[in-house]
Amino acid sequence: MNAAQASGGRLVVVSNRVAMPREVATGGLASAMRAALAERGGLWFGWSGKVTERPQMHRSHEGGIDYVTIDLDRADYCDYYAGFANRALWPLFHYRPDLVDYQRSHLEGYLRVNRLFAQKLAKLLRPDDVLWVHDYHLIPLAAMLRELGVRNRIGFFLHIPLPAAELLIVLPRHRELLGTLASYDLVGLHTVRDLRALENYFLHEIGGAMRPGGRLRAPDGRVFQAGVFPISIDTAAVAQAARDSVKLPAVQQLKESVQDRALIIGVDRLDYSKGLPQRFAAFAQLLEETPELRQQVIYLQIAPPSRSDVPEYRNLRRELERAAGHINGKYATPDWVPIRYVNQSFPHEVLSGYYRAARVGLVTPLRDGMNLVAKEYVASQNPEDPGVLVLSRFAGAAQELGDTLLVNPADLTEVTEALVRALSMSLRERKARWRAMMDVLEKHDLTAWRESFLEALYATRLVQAPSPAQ
Ligand code: GDG
Repeated sequence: MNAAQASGGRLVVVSNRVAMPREVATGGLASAMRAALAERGGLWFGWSGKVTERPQMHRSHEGGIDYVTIDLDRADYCDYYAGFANRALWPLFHYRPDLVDYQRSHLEGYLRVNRLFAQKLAKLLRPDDVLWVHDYHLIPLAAMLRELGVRNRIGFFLHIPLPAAELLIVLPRHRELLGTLASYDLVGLHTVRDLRALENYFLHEIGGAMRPGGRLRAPDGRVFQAGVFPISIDTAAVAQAARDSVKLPAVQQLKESVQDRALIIGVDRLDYSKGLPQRFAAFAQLLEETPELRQQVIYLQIAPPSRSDVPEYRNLRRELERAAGHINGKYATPDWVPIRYVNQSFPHEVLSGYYRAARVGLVTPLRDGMNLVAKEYVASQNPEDPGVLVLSRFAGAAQELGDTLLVNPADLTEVTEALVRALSMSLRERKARWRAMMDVLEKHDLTAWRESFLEALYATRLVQAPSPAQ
């Protein structure tokens, strides 16, 4: 039994979107949270995903988990989600200040929705509940809960990078927003680089101080713990799914269509942080400079569209359609098309089969908090004949998967060279690199991530006072 279970209280997970029981869980996070909540009973609170004129609250109970979701009205959705969260925080935190579209009304909507979440949630809390809040949509939530008298332990995990202070200060009213992190008991980040950025920002912009044991003290005396918790995948389950995928028709069809050519795979939400235009350009350079590889390689890029109501995402989609069309037009032959560009999502089992069929996993985000695709690609490989991961240095995963080929995605020649090297790497070297990475992933899987965060949250302090919020 871990510390969290021993405490007896419920776990309350709060995230922008709630993965409802019958919803196909996209990404590892949803299944990790479901497992944690089911283990000890708990509540998952967040937005229903519905935008309506008359927002309502929905409650259900399934598999030992209470689900409470609220709808948003159109203005809240536009200001909070499509506006401040995805047009200010997302680009800025991914080192794209040029794409930040800050509007005061968006920030106000963001604060309004966080306050709405806090008011609804406070009424549902019990004194011994432990709260785990997720991601950049909900940064000020703890401060707002505290204002309502909530004294429970509250942890926060940021799934995206925390950029250097020089970038954070670009955001108007940044102190007001980021200073609220001190209302959490624990703030978790993916990498040491993110943690250093937080410490630096708190010291120099908020006027805080470092305390022993990785704690930070805000000017008002509030002390919180900050730590590094690299998220991971359910390694054993992904590996099993990949082994079982051999019999799936979709996987067999892909293999038959590829024949004995080498498959390069990329799987990314259609997002400018993922470096897709640069990746397409690097692949074009590979074909241009290495004519002997033409006909021999196929690059499959799976890119399900996301956030299509944000203009930058629509522009990116058009740009990639043009680039793929251009490259295929230039290099394709009647019996071979170099890029298969697919704006569609696939079931997880099929994806792991695709990963296993690919000789190279090409994961080259310009910035990424972690990047689970890199980990899934490694876990899906056949131990007897593993493929090679080409990974951006700017993905959090690069901190743990140092045994792969690391590249700077902006350096097209470096990416091209890494592809040539990956395609010609000996079985012996592929096996050695894969084994080293798989050892990391077997030790640090999704359960280890979740448990280490909850252990650290429990270790922050003992809360005896009841929550007066009810
Ligand atoms: C954020 C951070 C951080 C993708 N296509 C399909 C599909 N996926 C799944 C992948 C993977 C997940 O979505 C994507 O996770 P990533 O980590 O790669 O990227 P983000 O969506 O940007 O996630 C990131 C993560 O949060 C967790 O903290 O690592 O840095 O940006 O699991 O497999 N899943 C299915 N079909 C698809 O077509 N079923």
